[in-house]
Amino acid sequence: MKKILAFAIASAIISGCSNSGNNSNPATQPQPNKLEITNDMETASTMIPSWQNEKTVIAAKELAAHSGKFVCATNDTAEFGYTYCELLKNITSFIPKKVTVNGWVYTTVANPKFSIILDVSENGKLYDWKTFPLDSLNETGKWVEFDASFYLDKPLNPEQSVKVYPWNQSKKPVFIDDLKITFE
Ligand SMILES: [Ca+2]
Repeated sequence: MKKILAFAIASAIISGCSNSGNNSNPATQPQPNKLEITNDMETASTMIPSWQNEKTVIAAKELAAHSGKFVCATNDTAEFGYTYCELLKNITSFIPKKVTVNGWVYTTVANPKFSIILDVSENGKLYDWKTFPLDSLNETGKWVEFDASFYLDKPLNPEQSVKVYPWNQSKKPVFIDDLKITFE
């Protein structure tokens, strides 16, 4: 049984972004040329399709979560946080020109070396990589809303995969909650 479970987990990891997509995800609200994907971290342990690195989502103890009980915790041992990863063809029926990541961040250190990353890959090879630094955060110990906008200037195709994740290089705890990713 353990072996079967291990195989299932390994398969899930290897399959990467090629799962069935999020169009059945109740959090998505399809509109023409605009798609919003939300995640409040409360059900990450159910392995929501298109989301990875669930191990960084924890029940908040030393702080109150922005919503519910769960947040994504990044720190010296978890440099990369909860990650959205999906093939473009499974996300939208259109080619997006812009991706906006809205959410709430809680830093324990002023001006953390912390950013939101968007990368695009094709057949496992990195095609485009963009960073939106949130290092101007100078208020510690409170939830602050952020908007990270990415303009996709390189031509995209539906077979490419899009990945969105937080990257904490500060070695100090920085938390994220209530993400909204908008493709348009
Ligand atoms: Ca939450």
